[in-house]
Order: sequence, then structure tokens, then C-alpha cells
Amino acid sequence: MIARNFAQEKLAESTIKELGTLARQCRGDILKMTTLAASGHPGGSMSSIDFYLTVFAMANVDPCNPFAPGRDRIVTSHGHTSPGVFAALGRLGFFAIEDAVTHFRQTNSPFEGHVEREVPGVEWGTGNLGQGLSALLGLGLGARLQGHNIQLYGFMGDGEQQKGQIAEARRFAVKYGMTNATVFVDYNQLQISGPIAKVMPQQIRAGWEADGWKVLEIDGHDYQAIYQAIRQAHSLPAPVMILAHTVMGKGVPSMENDHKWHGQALPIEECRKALALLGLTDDLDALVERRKTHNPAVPLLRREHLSAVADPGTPRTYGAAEKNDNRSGWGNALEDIVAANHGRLPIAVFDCDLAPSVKTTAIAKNYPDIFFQGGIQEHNTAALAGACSAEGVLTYWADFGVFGVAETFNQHRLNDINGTNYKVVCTHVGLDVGEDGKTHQCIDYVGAFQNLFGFKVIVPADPNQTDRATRYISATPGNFLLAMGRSKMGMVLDETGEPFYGGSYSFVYGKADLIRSGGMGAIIAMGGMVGRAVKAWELLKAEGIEVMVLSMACPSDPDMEALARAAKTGLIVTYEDHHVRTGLGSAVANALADAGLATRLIKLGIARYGSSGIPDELYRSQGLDPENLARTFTSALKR
Ligand SMILES: Cc1ncc(C[n+]2csc(CCOP(=O)(O)OP(=O)(O)O)c2C)c(N)n1
Repeated sequence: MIARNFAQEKLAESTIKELGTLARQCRGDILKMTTLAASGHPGGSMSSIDFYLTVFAMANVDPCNPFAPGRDRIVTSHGHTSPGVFAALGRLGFFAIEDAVTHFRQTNSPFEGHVEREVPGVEWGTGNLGQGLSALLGLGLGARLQGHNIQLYGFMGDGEQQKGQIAEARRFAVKYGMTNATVFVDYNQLQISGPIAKVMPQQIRAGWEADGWKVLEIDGHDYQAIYQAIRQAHSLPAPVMILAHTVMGKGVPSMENDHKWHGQALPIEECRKALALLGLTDDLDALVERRKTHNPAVPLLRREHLSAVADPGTPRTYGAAEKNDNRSGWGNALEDIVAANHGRLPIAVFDCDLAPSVKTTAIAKNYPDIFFQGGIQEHNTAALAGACSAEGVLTYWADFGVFGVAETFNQHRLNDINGTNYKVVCTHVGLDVGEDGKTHQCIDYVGAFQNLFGFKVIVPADPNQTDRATRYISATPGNFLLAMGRSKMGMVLDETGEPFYGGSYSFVYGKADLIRSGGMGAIIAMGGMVGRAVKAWELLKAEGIEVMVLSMACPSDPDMEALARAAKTGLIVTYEDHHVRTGLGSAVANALADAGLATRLIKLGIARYGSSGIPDELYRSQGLDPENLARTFTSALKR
């Protein structure tokens, strides 16, 4: 029995022996599971396995209670070494090892080709190299915000070190004093295409040291050295990287130091020979049979989904005569929510050097304990924020649309896969960005986030609706993208001249709002275009043409009842400050077709990259001014 701590000065000989025996069995498991699946990554699994076993065996994680809040967090960033991770965890009692060996990479099995959070002992699903350290730090930060004094262990590949996000994460760890982080780099000096020095020369050790980490170098197959390095890392007042010199394919001479085995399984006869060499029983025939007959959807301990739900505070109403921007609507509501929940609920607000523009400076000033300045390091910040939210922290990340959507799409995707619960707030979307020009005009946010199954997109019409939507996402579990433009605007008013989204209005996800009635056609708009649609409505009314105006703030889940009413008019014009092919118009078109609702549909949206200019002029240049919207109706109705 291996003691689950690092208290002893030296690793006992009996423990070293036990680890050696386990490692031999794990190497056999790695070979068997990859051979059975006829794919997978044995090479790196076999080079990492000795430090995997040491950490998984001795860190503060209970195989019988693997989700205890005060546990150490362990993240494998080079997720392709899942055979190694599954072998170590299975052999240490986190689940039945034969299930992992039998069902590796099989449909409906949790033992996927890359590590997967469904598996007890795996904290984060990875595979997109370069993101694991950010996730580890996010989990660590989330645990810290809840008062847990724990250790963080990360595992990474050496080829993986080529990814820039790792440097972003290193700096964050140093800035925020995450001295409890210990990261192993599997220095087998090989990657898919050959030696790491040939594929892309880099100074791995110097890079980590330059960012303020301490680096220890060890033989990554020597348990005593691994153990001593961990003990030293715990005592150092800095985060520590352990550069573990290893051998790819270690344990089977024909595989050693050959990059071919990075991602290739042994043929079955070769596997038999390797098992004999390792002194292990060849049960491959029985395993082949079990893979055919046993249910791959093996039951595992379930992880509880953690999410923080805020007291949404009291809504603010901006008056009929006021002009304001949605950004301030969001920023003011955030201040209220933080004031109502600070000290009661763990909260984190992340920024990437844009706080004044994305309206989080008040949080930075008044609540420095929950404000995290991530610098111009969006990839790290997005991944880290997602992981932090998965710890049950109410997490916001506010950024410009171009950086919060397109720049970091893959980080959001991996977060979503990991069941996160964070609020991405993107300001400066659309041509509404104006003078900053096309590089800064994010026109693809609805389309991009439609691809993420766990995200809901909200595009509020004015500061009042932004206020209510901010409170809604704060009090509702799940991932949200709240998207808004830059400009100040008047409030959307009802026909009596009162703020439509003021007073007792509360946001209901998926509900469209009837801003104006009319039976000759329907304008369906989102965001800042709703106010412009009302202007078009007035122009049309003056000509005796009465159309309805619907505000659809949830473009990825169109309100079908409202759509049916709009379709009844026989003419729908969608109107958006978004790429015309992937935004509200296409969502409406899909929904109409799905429901079999026949109507004429005209889509007004952005058809080419914008230039610099005043938003109203940019809209006019693409036919998105209220006058052209009105003309669209008059000419369509004439026909
Ligand atoms: C972002 C990203 N790019 C490319 C890949 C494809 N890929 C998977 S493993 C790998 C090589 C990794 O090399 P290393 O970190 O040295 O791992 P080892 O070969 O030691 O297992 C690559 C390029 C990926 N998974 N993620």
C-alpha cells in the first residue's frame, strides 16, 4: 500500500518496488488497449507512466471519493497519452482497469482517445495541445477562491511546448502567486514528425525560467528522483516545472526512442512478444472477445456539475430620455451583482487589458480580490476562466468581440466539452465598432457560437434589456455569450413612450418581444438594430404600411410562436449587424423551414467586411440604414 502523501523524506524501497510492479502492468495495459483499438498513443504513454503513477498514487486524491472539494487537482495536458492516464488510474483503483483496457476508443465508452472528464481522476478533457496548464491554473484558482489549500499537478509533452498559450499560462501563474503548481514535462525529445529539436528548435528550460518558474531536471523513470523533485517543488516559493528526461516507448526495446510509436499501436503478434518481454500474461484473445461482447458504456462514479447561482439584485431602468450604451448596462448590472454576492459566493471577473472599454474597471478598483487581469493573453484567459467556472465559481470574462469570439473559439469549445459554466461578455461587436475598422468588427459571433452545444447567445436590444439579461445569466447555470455593440443609443420605447425593457420586464431566454404591431410584414431584428427597426416602422407607418417589429435577442433559439405570427404576414425581413450568412437571418430561415412555415424572407445583414467610419454611415454603405429597411418593404410589397 503506497502512502498518499509526500511526508517521508525518502521513498521507501518497498514503495519503489511497488511502483515498479504497477508500472510494468501499466505498460502492458497501454500496449493491450492500443492494440485492441488498433490505434492510440503508446509511445508518450510509456514515457510518462512513471511520473503518472507516482503522482496519481501519492497526491491527495481519493480513488473512492475522487471529486472531494479539497483534493489536489491533476491535469494531463498532452491528452493523447490517455492510455497511460487510464492505465495508472485503473491500476490505482479509480475504476476497473479491465474496462479501460477492453473498451479504449470504442463507441459509447468513456475511455476515449484523449483524456475525458467523465473518467474519475481526470480533471479536464484535453487533446488540443497547449491548453492544459491554463485549465489546471483555472481549477486551482477556483479552489483557492473557495479557501482550499491544495496542490496542482500538471503533465505536458515536450513537443507540446511549442504552443504559445503555455507561456501565457506561466506568466499568469507567477503573477498570481500560484506556487502550488508543479508541472512535469515529458522530455522524451520526440514528437509525431521526429526529434523535437528538428521539428521546431526551442529552449524549453530557459523559457520556463524566463517567466519566473523554477526548473528541476530529473530522470523521469527514477521513482526516487520523481518523489524528491515533488517534495522540493512543494517547498520552493515559486511554481515548478520538472523536466523529466524520459524514453519514448520505455520498457519495450523495439519501441524505445522511435517516434513511429508516438501514435501507432503494435500489431497483435508484436504485442504478444512485448507482453512476454514485460513478463505479463498474454490475455489478448480473451480481451478481443470481451471487447465484442461486453457493454462499452461502463458505469463510473459521477461528477456533480458545479455552478454558482447569483442573487441577481434589483434591476436598473434607464429612462425614456436617456442615451446610454449596452456596455454600461452590463457594467452597472455587474457591479450590482458583485455587490449583492461578494463574500457570499465565489466570483471571478477576468479581463484582457480592456477593462475601461468593457466596463469592468469598477470591479477592478472595488473588488481586487476577484478581478484577474490576464493581459493580452486571451487564449490562456479563456481556458482558465472556463476551468475556474467548473469549480463552482461565478465566472465572467469580458472582452471585445473579435478577441472573445474568433481569437479564442477553440478554447471556448474545449471549455464547453468540459461542462463549464461561465459567462463570456463581448462588447464591440458588429459594424457598430465603427472607426476601428474591419479587424475589430466582430460579425460572426452568432454563427461561431451556434456550433457550441452548451452555449446560449444573447444579443440585447438596449441598456435596459442588457441589464436584465446580465442578471439572468448570473442567476442561471450554463455557458452564455452576451454580445453587444459599442455605441450609445436611445432606449427602445413602447408605443406610449415608456422604456419597453424597463419597469417589471424580466428577461426570458428564447422569448422574442413584439415591439410594434402590424400585419403587412414583419421585421425581425436583434441588438442595436432593434431601435433602427422602430425608425423604419415609423417611416413605413407614415406611408400607410403597418409591419410588426420583433426583437429576437436569442438568435440561436428563435421563438417559434413569434415566428409563426411573423410568417402569417407573408413577408419577413431579418435585420442584423452580423454576417448575413451565419446570423439571425439564417437562424430564422432554418427555423421557418424546420417548422414548415411558408413565407417570403429577405435577409438584411453584413455582406462584406466593413471599413472605418461612423456606424450609421457604415450601415448605410451596406444597405442597413432604417431608410433602406423601409424601402425593402415598400418595393417587396409593390411586387
Ligand atoms: C493544438 C494541437 N495541434 C496539433 C495536435 C496533433 N498532435 C497530437 S500529439 C502531437 C505531438 C505531440 O508531441 P509531444 O508533446 O512531444 O508528445 P509525445 O510525442 O511525447 O507523446 C501533435 C502535433 C494537437 N493534438 N493539438
